[in-house]
Amino acid sequence: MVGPHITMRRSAGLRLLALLSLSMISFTHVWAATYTLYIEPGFLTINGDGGGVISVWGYTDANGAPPMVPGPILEATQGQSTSVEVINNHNQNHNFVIQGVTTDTGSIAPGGRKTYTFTPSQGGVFFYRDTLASNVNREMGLHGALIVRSSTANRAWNNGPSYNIERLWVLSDMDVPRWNTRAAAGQSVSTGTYRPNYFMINGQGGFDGMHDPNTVLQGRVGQVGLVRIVNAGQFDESLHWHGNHFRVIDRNGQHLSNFEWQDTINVKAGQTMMVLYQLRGGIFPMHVHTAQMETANGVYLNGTATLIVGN
Ligand SMILES: [Cu+2]
Repeated sequence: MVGPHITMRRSAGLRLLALLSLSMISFTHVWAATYTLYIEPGFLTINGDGGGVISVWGYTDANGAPPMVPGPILEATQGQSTSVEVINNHNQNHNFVIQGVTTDTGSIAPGGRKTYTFTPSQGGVFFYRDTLASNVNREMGLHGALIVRSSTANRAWNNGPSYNIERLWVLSDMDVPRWNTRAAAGQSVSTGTYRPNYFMINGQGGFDGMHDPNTVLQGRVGQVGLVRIVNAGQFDESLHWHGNHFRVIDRNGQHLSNFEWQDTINVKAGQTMMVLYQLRGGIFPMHVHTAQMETANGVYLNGTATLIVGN
């Protein structure tokens, strides 16, 4: 699921460049980023011990393409008009809400479409998801992240702290037998019981998450990494960076003025966090301090884990 993310990011960037040069030649106005997302049912494969094939619903970036979990990375710039068209190719109602950015929670009927236009004023990372069906739709995979960039490159927000490299970590959990399998079969889900048996970082268990170049925080010693974190799951996650301290610069959309030094942070379910970290030499694990979340379907070692690498 990482390949499509890269493709999406590059093509979106090229599209922006094309739009920018057009507007410079012909007329002066604010250029816009545009995205189209398709809601599709399908499967997510978790590799490694305890892995499996999970029925999911996801946003994706091409008509009829497999669902992406998390959905495509959306990128905007502070003060720039952005629009996202969402096309529902599934047989149930869905929606698309960016927490703290858009407010329309109305349904998109099967076969229907809706366009959301917004101009983000604040830089950072924002959680988008389907808010319908008592979290079932979000749990099934209909979630992702919007990155709002500063007007000048490599700052966490306009006039905010600077960085050299960046990563996005979207955390999620799924109760496959009680939620995914039933929902995908059109059966009712008893939402009072939620006992997730899969825990993911960027849609992968740690078996892949510890090797994925888009997830592993890797760079040269001394470089500053910005990690944007979205907890799209329904369980709080305590992330522990082995042998390292980082600074929390934003919690749930609130820029912090006194950055806090931490080696473990609790990212609450449905919330976001941004941290800055200066790379040290070595290879260090980043994992969750809840044993259950270090598993896939009860088997250790998988789940929410990646690496921090300085060379
Ligand atoms: Cu630890």
